[in-house]
Amino acid sequence: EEQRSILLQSSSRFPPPKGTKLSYGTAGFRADASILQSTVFRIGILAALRSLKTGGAVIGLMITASHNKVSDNGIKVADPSGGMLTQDWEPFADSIANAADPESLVKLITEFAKKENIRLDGAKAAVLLGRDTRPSGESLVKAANKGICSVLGAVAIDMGIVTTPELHWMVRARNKGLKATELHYFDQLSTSFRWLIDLIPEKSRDNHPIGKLVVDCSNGVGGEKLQVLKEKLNAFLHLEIRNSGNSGILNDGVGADYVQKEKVAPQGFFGHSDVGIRCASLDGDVDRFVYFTLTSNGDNKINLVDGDKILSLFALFIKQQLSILNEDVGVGVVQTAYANGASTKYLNDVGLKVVFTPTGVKYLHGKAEEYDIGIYFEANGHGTVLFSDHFLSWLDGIKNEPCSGLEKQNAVKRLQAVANLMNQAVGDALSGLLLVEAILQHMGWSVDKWNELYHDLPSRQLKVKVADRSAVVTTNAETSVEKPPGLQEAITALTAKYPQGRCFVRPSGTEDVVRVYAEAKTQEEADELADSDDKTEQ
Ligand code: NG1
Ligand code: ZN
Repeated sequence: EEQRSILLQSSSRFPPPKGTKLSYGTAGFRADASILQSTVFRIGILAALRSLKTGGAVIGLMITASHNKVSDNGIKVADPSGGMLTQDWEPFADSIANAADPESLVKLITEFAKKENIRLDGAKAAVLLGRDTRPSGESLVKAANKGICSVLGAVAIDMGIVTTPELHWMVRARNKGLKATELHYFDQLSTSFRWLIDLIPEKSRDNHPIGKLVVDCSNGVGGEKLQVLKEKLNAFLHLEIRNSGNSGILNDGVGADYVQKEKVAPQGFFGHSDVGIRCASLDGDVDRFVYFTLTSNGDNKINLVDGDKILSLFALFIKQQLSILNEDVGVGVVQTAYANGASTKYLNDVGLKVVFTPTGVKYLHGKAEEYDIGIYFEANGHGTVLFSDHFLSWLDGIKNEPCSGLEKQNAVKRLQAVANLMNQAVGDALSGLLLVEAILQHMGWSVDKWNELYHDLPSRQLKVKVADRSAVVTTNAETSVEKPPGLQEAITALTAKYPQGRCFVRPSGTEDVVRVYAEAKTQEEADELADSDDKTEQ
């Protein structure tokens, strides 16, 4: 009863927006920040319940709209493992976000708690709160805090401004009983990066790509955080930080999403001294990154090195270490239909097993967890490398075998360093960037040499506004259309006209559009295929 009246009272102060239906999409709730107060408050309650359900484990709650415009914001929940909220709670998130008044909200909560066997009796619950640099974040954190605290026994721990992957990392570390502050996070990243540098073979030490790396931080939280790593790693890595957020607008003509989708350089990268220099772009909340180089002076054309190529570099390096060990290890590479066909061919050609999942990190991550080593990336630059506990303890065991030889011992140490460096909860642009830099130094490769691993097939992406995107239903990891009838046959017939043609359509999980993707031997053909497909669909 006490619980009920607290919930009724507090939720009456957060009325929901009228006339908008919100849904927990592939990346949580996202909308214009001005309408999110009640959603964030209610998801605060959900996070506290999730903590109760998981025996008091720490749950994460991140306020961010990633690469979207600065006036937007969003909220997503991290489960005790540091991964995304379990999918079977998403319908509950949807229903409470859309409850019309305090009475119906409390009814939904009570019913759900009963169904899930959650006792609202004041047992301990804890939620870690974080936000990106959006100005709306501060008041949204307060709303989330109110939601959390209206569940008896629940406490909120505010981590302030953090990257999305930092918050996921902290949730995971806390629940494992490990040291979990931001200081520990930076220590773990910089220490494992230094191990990798120390393990570089003599022969490639002479041809290090010692040149600087220039990083576009999307005018977001990445600027401040990368500065910390820069200071820690000064002697091993020459970093130049741009678009750190001191002047420009978040995600406005900058950042990984802009660079990858538009295939142009971000603001602040036009000078002749930048041509040919190794550059990278982070997104607004630092869970994605891509590399690029400027191709010529005076315009913004680039050579893009996207998530597929980052994945290929990581997979190649890991495979090399495993071949030194000469053991049969289950490595899985996970991609989505958006992966460039040339990358999939390359990965197959080097003997790696490639599997596909639908778009969305929760699917890729879940699949990657099934292997000893699971490597996943979306073309847009979100991904990481996962190591199973079983594999890590096996590595630990063979490290101490006296007769294994220096070569093998070094390969083991490198794999252990990668496991320490790479965020095990979610894609992390900072750890990913450090792994790229370490591998390039290890190989003695320039960014151009890396980019030559394979040549991307020309591709085109279009968005189509349709009356009801849910009319399009896909199967086979989104590569073929089940509904409406006849559409897949039409796409197949069109695609067959183009050499190396590949094409699919799917409803977006984050925007009210249907996306069209086409690939072909030439850019003109890819454009034409996407375009004719777009027409068929309308
Ligand atoms: P949707 O809107 O479902 O295509 C987009 C990205 C995903 C993923 C999510 C979450 C593309 C084509 N899609 O999903 O890769 O990043 O947003 O942010 O880039
Ligand atoms: Zn992001």
